[in-house]
Amino acid sequence: MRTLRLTPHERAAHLRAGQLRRLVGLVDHDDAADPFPVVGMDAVEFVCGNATQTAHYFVSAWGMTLVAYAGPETGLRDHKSFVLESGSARFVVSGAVDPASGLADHHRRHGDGVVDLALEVVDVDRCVAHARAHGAVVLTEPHDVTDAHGTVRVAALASYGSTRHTLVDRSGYRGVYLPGFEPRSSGFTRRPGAPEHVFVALDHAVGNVEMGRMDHWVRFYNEVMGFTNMAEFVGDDIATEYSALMSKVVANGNHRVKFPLNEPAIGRKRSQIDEYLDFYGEPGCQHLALATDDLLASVDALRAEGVEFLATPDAYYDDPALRARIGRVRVPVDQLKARGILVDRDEDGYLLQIFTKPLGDRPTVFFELIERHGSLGFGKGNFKALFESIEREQAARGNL
Ligand code: TYF
Ligand code: FE
Repeated sequence: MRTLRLTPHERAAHLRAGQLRRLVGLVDHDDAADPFPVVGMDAVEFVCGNATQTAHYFVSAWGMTLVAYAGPETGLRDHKSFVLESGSARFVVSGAVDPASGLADHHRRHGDGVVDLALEVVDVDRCVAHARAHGAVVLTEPHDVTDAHGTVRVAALASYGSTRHTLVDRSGYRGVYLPGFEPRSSGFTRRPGAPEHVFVALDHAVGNVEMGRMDHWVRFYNEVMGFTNMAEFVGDDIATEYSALMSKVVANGNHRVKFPLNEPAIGRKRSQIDEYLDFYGEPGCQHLALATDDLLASVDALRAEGVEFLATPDAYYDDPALRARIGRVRVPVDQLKARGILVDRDEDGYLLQIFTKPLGDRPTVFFELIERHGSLGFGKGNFKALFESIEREQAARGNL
C-alpha cells in the first residue's frame, strides 16, 4: 500500500483547506478575473491589556491551540504576541511589554479589541496597486519578510477606525506563522477534559461605523477590494421598529470572507452601536462569528468554563410562529431552549446561533457562535429577540 507522507506544514495546510470547505455557501470563483483575489482570512489580531492571560483564556475556555510566540524571549522588546489556532481560524493576541509601546496607547484608548483582520491574498502587490488606485490608505507598502522557513510578502491597508487589513502571501513560506515568531506549543497546558474544537473556522467579522457611514464602507469594500454585497441587510423598517441599527454585508469572490457593517440608526432607544462607539472611541470590530459543527456541545463546554452568553427568554421558544417557521431542526427545540440557542430558517436552510457577553471590560467586542445548515444568512429572523436581549444588557450597564 502506498502511504501519503506529508510534512507537518502540508498536513496543517491540508487540514485548513478541509476545514475551510466546511464553511457553508462557498462559491466557485475565478481569481484571474478578480482585481483583488482573496484566499481567505489569514488571522485576527487582538490587542489586549494582558495578552498573556487572554491567550490562556482562549486556550483554556475556547479550546484553542497555542502554535507560536514572539516576545522579549525571542528578541521582540516592544510587545508580546501569542498565535492560537482552532480549525482554520487563527488568532494573534498581542499586548504591550514596553510602556512606550504603541499597543499600550491603543489599549488605553480602546480597551481590548481587534486591530487587524488579516487576509491571505494571491498577489500582495496587485492587491495594493488596485487598492491604492481606488483610494485606499496604504499603511505598509508591500515588502518581503524572510527567515529560514522562506519568505512571506506582506502589506497593510487601513479600514474603519484604526482597524487594519494586513495582506499576506504565504505561498513561499513553510514556517508556523510569520518570520520573527517561534513555534510554541507548551506553556498553556490544557487540563484533561478541557474543551477542544469549540469552533472550526471564522464565519464573519462585523464592523461598527458611525451613523451615515455604512454605505461609505460598503463602497470601500466594493471598490478597493472587489467585494460584492450579499442579499441580507437590515434596512429602515427593522431599524426604526426595534434594532436602532442598519446593516449590510459584503463578501469576497469565494464568500470565505464576509464582513457585515453596522451603523447606528435613530430608534426608540440609544443604539447598541452608539454604546460601542462611545466605549471603543471610534469605529471598530463589533463581533467575530465562529463556526462550529456542534453548537450544543460548544455551548455546554464553554458554559462549563464560565463563558457567559446572552439570555433568550422562554417566550422565544414557546412562540407558535417560531415553531412553524423553523420546522424541524436536528435537535428538539427544547434542547435549544435549555441553552438559549437561537434558530433561523430561510430559503436555503437553517442556522443555529448564540452570542456571548462582551469579552473584555468594555461593552465592545463579543463572539457569536454559529452552526449553519444550508442557510447563508445572518439570523435576520432573530434580530428582534437578539436586539431585545442586547438592550437588556445595555440597560443593566446603565447605557440605554
Ligand atoms: O452578524 C450579524 O448580522 C448577526 C446579527 O449588532 C447582529 O450576527 C447584527 C448586529 C448586531 C449584533 C448581531
Ligand atoms: Fe453575526
